[in-house]
Amino acid sequence: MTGDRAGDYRILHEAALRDYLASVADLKALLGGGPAAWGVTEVGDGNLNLVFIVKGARGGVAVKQALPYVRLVGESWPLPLSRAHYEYLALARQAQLAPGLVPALLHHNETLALTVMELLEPHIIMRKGMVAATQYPHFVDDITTFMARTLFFTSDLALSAAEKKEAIAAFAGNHALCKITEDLIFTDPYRIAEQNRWTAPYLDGLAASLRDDMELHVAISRLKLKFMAGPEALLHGDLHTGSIMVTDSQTRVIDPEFAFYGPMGFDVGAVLANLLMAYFASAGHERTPGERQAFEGWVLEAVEKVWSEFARKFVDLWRAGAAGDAYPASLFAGDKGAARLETERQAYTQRLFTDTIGFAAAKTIRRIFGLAHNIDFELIEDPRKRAISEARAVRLARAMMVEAAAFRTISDVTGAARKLRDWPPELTS
Ligand code: SR1
Ligand code: MG
Repeated sequence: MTGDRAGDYRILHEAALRDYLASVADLKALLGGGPAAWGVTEVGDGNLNLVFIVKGARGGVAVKQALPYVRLVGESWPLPLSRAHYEYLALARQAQLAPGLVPALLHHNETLALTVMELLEPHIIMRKGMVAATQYPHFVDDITTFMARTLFFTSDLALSAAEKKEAIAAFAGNHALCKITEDLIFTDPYRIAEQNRWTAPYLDGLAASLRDDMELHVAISRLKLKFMAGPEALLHGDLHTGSIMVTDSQTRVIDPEFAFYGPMGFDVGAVLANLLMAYFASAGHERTPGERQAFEGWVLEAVEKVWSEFARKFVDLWRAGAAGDAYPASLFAGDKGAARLETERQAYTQRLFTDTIGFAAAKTIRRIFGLAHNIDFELIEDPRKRAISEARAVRLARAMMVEAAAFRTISDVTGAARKLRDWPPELTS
């Protein structure tokens, strides 16, 4: 990691980026050939940053630079550059805990808020693959390993109380990114907010009903409180299918700039929500009945396995050796203690499941009524069809949030999703 004098930040566009990379000996050697011949392309399609792919005669790299504002909105919405620091910190920790499941870090400049990473090729953003109805056979195994290991090993089950508190402190400064989540996910979709949008006019009535639904307001507020006041583990913080790159056989988790210590269900729920949204969006895309059935079947199976495999791997790590200060071994000695602890592990997992489906619901509703939407729905050209898919997703999400007790197992979730597959919602016009 390198850092220049504070205040030397500048946005590196193509020529300046080329000069900068050429000034870092390792990167110059990795790229190879003359810098003038390097191909530099800005490919960022996220909401916050610049992302460049740079290719030289020998190799390529990906370069991410934080902008001092929200790219999606513009300079009117400033955002601290420090998010690049937290992203770098999180990537480094995730690389230790889940090797091979995040891009390799090659270089970081704190002042420029710039990180150079391994170029992931031929990986694509998973969301784009899902819009094309592609199935990813290794995804479930990889993402559940990533979540189980990063969440377990950063929790009180694995860390001493002192280590855990130091770790919380290391990410506590990332509060501006948390505030985005607190507003855009847990607050704005449920009130009139300038930046909200939805598929109008078809969802006008549904948007209004969300603003008037006090049971939903209580449920989302309880989730918001958990998000703000539950530092259980180091979260990726934005684990949607746009933060995952895939091939047929590989998975890489990218973009942890929202990383902080929060409730584990927020990450697991993000993955489930994005799979469920791909499921509901499927009806709106041009697909043959056979393609639709195959893709939707795969997605719902993935939903079930993401939860069951995550829970199994997490509990296995706990059984294999919990060195943390929570659940001290001295309190669970002998056969009686072992048996009671095992029952407690199931209770812990059940509580985590309830959190997970609540957060999944919150993640769904924000993509339909809030500022930042996703291409699963947005690429459905016919707004009426899009609204039908979105309304089905919202119906499930509301039930998951308000009637959480009715969802005891992940099959309850996929069963409810199946029942809504052809449900005809009442649209505003
Ligand atoms: C203003 S940022 C909007 C969204 O983009 C990111 O991907 C996060 O999901 C954030 O909520
Ligand atoms: Mg992102």
